[in-house]
Amino acid sequence: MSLDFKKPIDLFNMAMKTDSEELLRLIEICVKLFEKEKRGTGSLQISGRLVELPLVGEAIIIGDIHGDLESLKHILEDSNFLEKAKSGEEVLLVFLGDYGDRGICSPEVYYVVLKLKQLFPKRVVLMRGNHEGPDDLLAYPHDLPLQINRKFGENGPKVYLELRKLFQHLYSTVLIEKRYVLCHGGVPSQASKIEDFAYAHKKHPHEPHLEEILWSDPWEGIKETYASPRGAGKLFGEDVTNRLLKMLGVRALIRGHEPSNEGFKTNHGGNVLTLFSRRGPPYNNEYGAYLKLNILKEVRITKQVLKGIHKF
Ligand SMILES: [Mn+2]
Repeated sequence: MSLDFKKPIDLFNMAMKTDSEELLRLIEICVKLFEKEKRGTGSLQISGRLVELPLVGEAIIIGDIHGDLESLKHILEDSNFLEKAKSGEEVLLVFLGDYGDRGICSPEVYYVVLKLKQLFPKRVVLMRGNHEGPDDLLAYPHDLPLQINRKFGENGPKVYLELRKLFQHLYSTVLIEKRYVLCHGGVPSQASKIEDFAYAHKKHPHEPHLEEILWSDPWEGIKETYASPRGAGKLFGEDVTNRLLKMLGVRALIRGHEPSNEGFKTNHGGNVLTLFSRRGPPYNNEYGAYLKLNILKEVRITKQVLKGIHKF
């Protein structure tokens, strides 16, 4: 496939100029890609909504973007992902979800991440955040439909509807064997097997796993779980983290979901790393951050992972 852009900036100019027909086509292409990669693509192994990464190369991990096109542009330029992917380097780009709402460029952010998936389907993993949640569990405020209508006028509702269908295909968990598990919000506190992560979408809402994966937050000073002030998901304590990490055979949870002034933070003795990859209102955090991981490297102390943090 020929690449119809030269530099990251081209991708962003395309996003600004896109019309509803082009975005609808892109959504359709990506839905087909997701359907086609059901059992895996390239070096990615897929079961249900779980992706297992190969133990090779580099993973660039991006937390919440929430409609902030500038931060996304910075990350793509700073990480050099496009150049690396085009030259065939072993590099993966993993988004932890929450692409839209809050910031003013939600449709454009969706355009860019879907375009990245179209261009590098074997190298881009798009996860599901609570802002891409199931129909009975929408985040609020949800500005996305308003922003879509502003950009596309009378074709807006159709674009929104198709995006909502696409959300169902996004991945809820990424596993890097013996190393890390990635979820948007948290680990499901009552999960007892890996299938509880992989097929959480099929059991929703009868089992709480998907809700907790998308909505939960780590909390200090509690052992098990506590009701979340968000009204969905749970606050989970260190015992839950340790139990689930042990069950999965990994050392740390990498997640997004929570704004942080530094762009990242750790909880539970360093075993939970939060990334927040956007700046500006309404959170006004001073820094955003993303993570570069050497996938092959095993971690003994999770603090080592922090060396891969890139603040901006
Ligand atoms: Mn979130």
